[in-house]
Amino acid sequence: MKAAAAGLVALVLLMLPACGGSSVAQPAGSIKVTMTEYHFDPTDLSAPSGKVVFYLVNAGSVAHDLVITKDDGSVVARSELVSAGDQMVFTVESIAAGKYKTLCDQPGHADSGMKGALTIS
Ligand SMILES: [Cu+2]
Repeated sequence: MKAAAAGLVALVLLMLPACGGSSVAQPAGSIKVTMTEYHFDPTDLSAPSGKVVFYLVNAGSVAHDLVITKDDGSVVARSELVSAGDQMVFTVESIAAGKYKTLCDQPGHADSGMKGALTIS
């Protein structure tokens, strides 16, 4: 009986970090992007070509994502949705030199100003 109860407590404790509001530290060398309604800060990003790691911080009150597109609108990479108050590491394994656009593709967000530019050199 006691062992089973202890097991249950351990299971609940293990599950806690998976619940919302978990915090993730910023990885070394990553580019921090703060998301609010409806803005990326900084708006314009730059990085060397190759692997790029973004550290997305949602300081707003609704979920946001970060989508990287080419000029023609084709999607190069898309982050998962970052819940309000959460942080997420968004890794783009390989990106070529060039000029890209960034936006949040949640309905209406980009039109409200949640977009920017990404320059890869
Ligand atoms: Cu958004």
